[in-house]
Amino acid sequence: MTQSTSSPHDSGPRDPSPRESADTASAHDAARAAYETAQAAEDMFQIVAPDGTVARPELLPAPEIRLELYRQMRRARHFDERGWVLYRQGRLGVFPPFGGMEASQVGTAAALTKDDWLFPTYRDTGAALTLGLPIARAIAYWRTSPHGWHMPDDLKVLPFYIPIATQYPHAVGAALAEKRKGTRNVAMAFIGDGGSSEGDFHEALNFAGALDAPCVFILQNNGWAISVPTRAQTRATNLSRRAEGYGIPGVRVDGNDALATYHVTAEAVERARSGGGPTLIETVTYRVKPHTVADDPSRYRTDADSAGWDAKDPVLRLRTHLLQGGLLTEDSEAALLSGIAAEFEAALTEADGYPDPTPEEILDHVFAEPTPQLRKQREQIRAEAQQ
Ligand SMILES: Cc1ncc(C[n+]2csc(CCOP(=O)(O)OP(=O)(O)O)c2C)c(N)n1
Ligand SMILES: [Mg+2]
Repeated sequence: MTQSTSSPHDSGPRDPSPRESADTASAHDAARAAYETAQAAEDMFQIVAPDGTVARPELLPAPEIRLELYRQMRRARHFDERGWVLYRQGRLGVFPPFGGMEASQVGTAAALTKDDWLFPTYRDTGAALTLGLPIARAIAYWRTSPHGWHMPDDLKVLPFYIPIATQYPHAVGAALAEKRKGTRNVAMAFIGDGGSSEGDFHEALNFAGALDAPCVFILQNNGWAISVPTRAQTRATNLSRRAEGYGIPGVRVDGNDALATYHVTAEAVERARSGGGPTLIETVTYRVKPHTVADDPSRYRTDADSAGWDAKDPVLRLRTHLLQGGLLTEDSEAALLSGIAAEFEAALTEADGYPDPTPEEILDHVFAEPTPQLRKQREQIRAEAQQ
């Protein structure tokens, strides 16, 4: 592991909360500044800079791909914004927002086809929608309805994982099954910076590397694991280098540059398809929103912690690029946005029409064929519900 000589931990306590006192507030700021300096010294792949300047013109994807990435990011953002409103209206049970992380989710998932597997966490509604999860199903999931965890038959998107890191070994299993069957299909799994401190993360990377599993591991470093900043999670300032420990390629990419995330992921997917084994991709991004709709980040972070990230907004960055190149106009964008809004409202109506689940349905869709134990438990729940 490479460690900067100025460690982010030299300047004070590991995780001082800025609210405790003036002393801890300044220690908090100092720790952040040291960590940011160390992070900035690490390489990060980028195609489009925040102001729309193209750093690597030779790597721009085809125009139709750029437009499709923009469309998918807008769909994702629309879901994110409507998710907040629906929660406040009591029409979602819970919702972990991902606004500001669209390039990290859409650019990566867009490199897959429907024959591939996607293992998303609760944060990754945007990735799942990109691969084709119907919006109505995603709404149902955040209503905690079984309709939301029964995936369409033509889609290998797993239900959003809530237990941290468990999806990583599962993805390796799916990838190895595809390899054994002789297909070219790959498994992509998402994880957060916090999740990358879990044992499952490391076991999965090692296992996948040792067995050449066709896996693409996306590590979304959004700066926070609930209230814990990445610098308090680990001394590492470049999480993609964890790949070195397992002998697999690691890539650190600007997670707010959709063209960059797409480019590096497409390369990793092709490597996995052609027998080259797994890749770890760290997307450097930021959780500009609270952890979930029930969280209050002002209790553990200040405006200074999040400073600068609005200017790096991934949707606006691609928009600037497309407008500059004439691929998008104000008119074509207006038509796109109204189509997306109409699509969402139709899906909401569909989700509203799903019948209320019965208590025993909580056990449905767990296995293709329910086990004898599940059948028995289902009967018990039904009998209790009727009492
Ligand atoms: C095994 C496990 N431990 C703890 C939790 C509680 N928990 C929920 S979210 C979270 C933080 C995860 O942070 P990160 O991996 O960075 O993902 P992010 O929320 O930033 O997307 C924790 C600890 C959990 N869901 N599962
Ligand atoms: Mg995180």
